[in-house]
Amino acid sequence: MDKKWWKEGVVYQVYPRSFKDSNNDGIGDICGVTEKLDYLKYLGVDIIWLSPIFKSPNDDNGYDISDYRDIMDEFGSMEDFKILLDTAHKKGFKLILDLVVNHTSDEHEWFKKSVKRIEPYTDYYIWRDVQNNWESHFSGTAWDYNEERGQYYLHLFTKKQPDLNWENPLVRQEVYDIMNFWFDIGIDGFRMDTVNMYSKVPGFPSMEKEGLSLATPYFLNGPRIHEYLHGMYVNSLCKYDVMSVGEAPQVDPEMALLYVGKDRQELNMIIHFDHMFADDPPEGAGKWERRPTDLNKVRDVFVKWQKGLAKDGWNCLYMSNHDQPRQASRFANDQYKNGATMLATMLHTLKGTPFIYQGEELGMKNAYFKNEWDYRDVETINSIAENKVKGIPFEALRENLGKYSRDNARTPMHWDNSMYMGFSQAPTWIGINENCRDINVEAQTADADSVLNYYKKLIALRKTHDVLIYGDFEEIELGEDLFCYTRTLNDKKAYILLNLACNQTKVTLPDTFDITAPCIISNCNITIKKEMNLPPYFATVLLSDG
Ligand code: TEU
Ligand code: CA
Repeated sequence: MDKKWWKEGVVYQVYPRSFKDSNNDGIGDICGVTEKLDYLKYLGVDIIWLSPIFKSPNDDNGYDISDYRDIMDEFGSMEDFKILLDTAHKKGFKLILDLVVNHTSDEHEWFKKSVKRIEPYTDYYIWRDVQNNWESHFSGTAWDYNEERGQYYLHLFTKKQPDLNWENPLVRQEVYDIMNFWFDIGIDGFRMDTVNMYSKVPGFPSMEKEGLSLATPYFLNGPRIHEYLHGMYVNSLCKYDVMSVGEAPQVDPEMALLYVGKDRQELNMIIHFDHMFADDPPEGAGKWERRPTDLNKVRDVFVKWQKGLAKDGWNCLYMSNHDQPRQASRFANDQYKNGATMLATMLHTLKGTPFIYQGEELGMKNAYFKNEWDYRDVETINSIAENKVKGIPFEALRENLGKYSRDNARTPMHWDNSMYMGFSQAPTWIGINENCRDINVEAQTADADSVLNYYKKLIALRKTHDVLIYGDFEEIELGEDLFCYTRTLNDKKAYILLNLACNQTKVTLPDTFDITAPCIISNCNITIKKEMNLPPYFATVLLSDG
């Protein structure tokens, strides 16, 4: 058993802009996070991940960085950050930051100098005389013409996010220096943005197939990606006791082992997207036309990953973050109590490190914005504009954006039921989620049966029972709408039974499921029988001591 703190801890993702506003300008900030550390202590999480806090013109809410060694004006100062880090450490937390080095902001000094061909920055970005037909994640072509330089540059995201040229060893050295700078300040690791996009296929070939919206085969898991990540390991990560988790779309478990395998000397974990694609639109459909979510598909994805990383890897377990709709809405029909707690039970009892996204622990739902002016996210705004050009009005997108826009997860955290939900005392940078004002920390702390207190209990259980962390996973296949598995460590065995449906599901349990084992948590107070009807979104964990 290869024990590691980042395997045992539970991660809590803070989106600082929407967590807590300490100076009442309507924007969350670093001092706000420091103020709320005791809440995170109450919840019981161990590792805090802050979405980007660095200097940024905020074209993509901080995922466009103009200075990696300084703090965004709205969020506070370096002094504020050091106080946060120090206080967090004193309270026993680890703190990790977001490393965004596939691209910088176009307002970064490197880019400004690259435009002017000032050495050594001339080749820090990807400049070409002719563009290819790749498209940006955030609408339109992935190339922009820079008049001053007289060339096109590549941007996989917005045109204010030029891609760095990782082929240039000087760029790689800059990245190591940034990492070491923050490790020397004392942070405990990085979540690494778009970690499998650094290496592009040489020659930048155009896409062959018309209608392909992204040139993914040319920039995901590229030819030199493992060399680059190993470089980060050798020149930075291996020198500190830190955690590294890379965001990596379109990776299957086999490929994942190349990123996280024990002997690979690359990353600890990757954030894969397989279950996020479970409701992807059929080919040819518009970006926002998702299929209804099928939790059976999600289950199968999780099982595949549990098996795939069983021996030589470690899973990262999540169902929402700042890019995804609220999980209680997307995966549990807005059934905030049973639905949210069933999903939580799954994420905290599979093998891997659970990631909680702020507000998830309350069962927060989608904001379901209705108006064009409600939106702040550049992906959504660009997409609305692009559709208009094609003759598709906002009204035609209204419903789907309401369900799937990234802004669903970005509304302020609900601390209490006051006008601005205890997040701020001033009008907030993005609207309050009016769909769940009754869902807030104050109300749920007081209610023993709340989603919040269920999360608290789950997190505590993981700490008392090693089997929930290191135990081997084995599925007990029960068919449609059921998810059943065991976790085994020495003579201890946990039995997990979940109803994935929002209505009753009939179950017949095999002898391999020990119904006499004591229940350690459940979202419904019933006794398990060999044959029974499980209530909607039922979840239970039984534990036998051998
Ligand atoms: O996301 C990268 C990514 O591939 C997706 O999450 C994508 O943004 C999403 O599916 C679009 O709906 C990362 C960050 O998490 C995201 O917030 C940034 O916008 C993006 O990189 C660029 O830095
Ligand atoms: Ca503020």
